[in-house]
Amino acid sequence: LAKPVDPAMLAERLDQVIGRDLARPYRVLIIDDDEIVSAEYATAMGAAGMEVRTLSDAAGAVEAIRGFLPDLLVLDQRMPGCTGLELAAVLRQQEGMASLPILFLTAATELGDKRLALDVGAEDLLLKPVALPLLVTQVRARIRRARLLQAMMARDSLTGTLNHAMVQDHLVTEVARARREGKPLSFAMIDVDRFKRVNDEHGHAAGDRVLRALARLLRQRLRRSDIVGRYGGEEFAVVLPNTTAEEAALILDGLRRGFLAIGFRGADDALFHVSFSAGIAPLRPDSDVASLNLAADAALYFAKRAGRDRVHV
Ligand code: GH3
Ligand code: MG
Ligand code: MG
Ligand code: MG
Repeated sequence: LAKPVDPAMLAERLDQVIGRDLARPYRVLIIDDDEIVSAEYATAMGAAGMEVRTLSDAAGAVEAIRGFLPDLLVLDQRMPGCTGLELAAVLRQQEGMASLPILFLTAATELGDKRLALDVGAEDLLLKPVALPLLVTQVRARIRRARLLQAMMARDSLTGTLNHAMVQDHLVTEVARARREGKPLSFAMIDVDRFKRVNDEHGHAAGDRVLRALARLLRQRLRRSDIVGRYGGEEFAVVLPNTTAEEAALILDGLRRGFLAIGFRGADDALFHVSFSAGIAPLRPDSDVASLNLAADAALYFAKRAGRDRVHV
């Protein structure tokens, strides 16, 4: 039988998985008409290192959430004008709020409320008055789980790099930043050469090892500010902020040589090497995220047509 897991150790392990997300303090928005109570909650959560905002009624909740971007909502059920449940139902219709964690608080003890709360996707419904340490613990645990889920969803499970959607998100942000600061930016697409043949000749497991090795190489060699993601099967994308096309070509070519130097062993124990081709698109005055993708793809296609194992701008 497995040894029982120490919950504190498990929590620490989860924190490590969430990694740099932890640097961001947990954010909580409390909506309660009883301002004395919510000030108490806010103080307790603040003492636990969380960032807290309070609202005393449902009006302005949507704007407050859009502005503050809380990890979790603490929502009072009994408020004048609009119940917490009604507000939650409205919030669930808003873009980006469908899965915002909500903890309900209520002084009433009706079982019906609990069922309704769970029906609108609430984490739980706690009875008022709630012990502050319990509330803080509940909030922390729910946010940790939500952040862990987000971190898992954002990453590709085979290689641990960002997924396609996350790379696109970062690309939008970095393009805006580059424009604001008047800095260059390059976007690169990498595609493993003849990867179908790697799988066919050396086995799918060896193919997976190749993809993991490439992802590791990209993460190790690139800067922390560079963004690496898996775009599709054997295709990766890299966002290089503050990098001209010429610099990007040098960097990618170094990676190309580094990757080619790695020796792999297949199912038959034979040693083999794999190459990749890359296409680079520099940010131009008239380019946007869509045209960057198209340009990198076109450059990649050119590199393939020109014989593979090369980088094209
Ligand atoms: P090219 O040089 O033109 O890029 O040829 P290619 O064989 O790399 O390209 P193609 O798109 O024909 O084949 C890609 C292959 O990648 C097919 C697919 O089975 C394989 N593949 C996709 N995802 C994975 C994966 O997660 N693991 C493994 N082992 N193989 C994968
Ligand atoms: Mg109330
Ligand atoms: Mg491909
Ligand atoms: Mg390929």
